Amino acid sequence: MEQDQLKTIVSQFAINGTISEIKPLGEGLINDTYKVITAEASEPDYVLQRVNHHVFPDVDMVMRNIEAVTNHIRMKLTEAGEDDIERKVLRFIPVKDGGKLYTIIDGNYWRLMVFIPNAITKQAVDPDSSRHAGRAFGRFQAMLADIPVELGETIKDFHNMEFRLEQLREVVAKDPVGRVSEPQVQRLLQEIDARAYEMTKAERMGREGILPKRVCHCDTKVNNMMFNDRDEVLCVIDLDTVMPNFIFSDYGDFLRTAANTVAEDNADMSAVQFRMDIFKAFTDGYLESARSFLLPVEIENLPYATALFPYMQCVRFLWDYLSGDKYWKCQYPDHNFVRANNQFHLLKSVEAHFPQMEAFIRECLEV
Ligand code: GN1
Ligand code: MG
Repeated sequence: MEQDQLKTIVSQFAINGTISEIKPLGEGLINDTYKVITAEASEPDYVLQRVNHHVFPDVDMVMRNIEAVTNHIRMKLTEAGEDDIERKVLRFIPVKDGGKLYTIIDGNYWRLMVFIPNAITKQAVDPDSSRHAGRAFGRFQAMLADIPVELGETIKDFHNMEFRLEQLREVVAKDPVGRVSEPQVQRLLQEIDARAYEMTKAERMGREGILPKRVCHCDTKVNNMMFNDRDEVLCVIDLDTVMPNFIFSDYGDFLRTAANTVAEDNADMSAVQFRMDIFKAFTDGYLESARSFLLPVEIENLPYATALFPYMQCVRFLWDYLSGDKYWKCQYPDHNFVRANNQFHLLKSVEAHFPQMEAFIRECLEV
């Protein structure tokens, strides 16, 4: 987009300072992001984002959730006497008239937040930063455990395994692009089927009333955290998917992305392995900050959560492959199948580590 257009958008928000330059930021696939640089050293820079309203149909709900969450975290950090709070929680800037945290221009939704200086994001982590990440996501959930408002579900049934399987069954029945009969697809469908009952147990426990939903981040990938130069997590970003869910979402999705020895679309299946060093460090950090509020049923099922997310992502990638690649961008024709197969291999490696994971969690609880 042109500088002038972007400047006109930013000028709708109540910012301090004068804009000197606006340039693209990051490589997110869902939202478009820009850095807004101000001329004065004394004023902050900003991050301008166009929210993808195809993925998030109710942007007003997304922004109300984010407002409630960031206000609540800011209050908790203040109560705890933390320093440097402006770098530990995102601050969104209201529009000049009326105070909403977003504006609609030509059918597009825009928002603006303060840029956090001297912070980095990472694409991969080592055990040390995983431990920090575990603490940070555990703390994120702990701080939000008593949020007084009920948050909306910004993507309906986002991490509902029964729903994801239903979506897959529907596309298998319709077979819109004729890929269902491929032998590789058939093999994967059988593996998915064989695990379907076990993998939907969270939904059953939820219905039985023994498993609560709590405020979760729901996209706890490594690159959704900002680290300082001591490898400590400053804050959690990308809050669009914050919504009520089983805690398994945040725990399991982090390990899905961080404990895979290779990227989720690596085509060499023999290289896909689950890293126990990352599992141990993350789990240790997570339990340190979350065990005070977790129920026994939540802790007992952490190994299940570790398997659930590769399984769910396998189902989602296969669904998109069979639908004709509409959700995830593909660089080659069976890219989505490779992703689905990669996640299945990760799942198998997770399954092989169940006894070790259970033993490690018991050890953590003994100390
Ligand atoms: C999407 O856009 P990104 O990479 O943050 C997806 C996640 C998947 C992930 C798989 C809203 O996240 O749920 O785990 O791709 N987000 C949405 O790469 O669907
Ligand atoms: Mg993201």
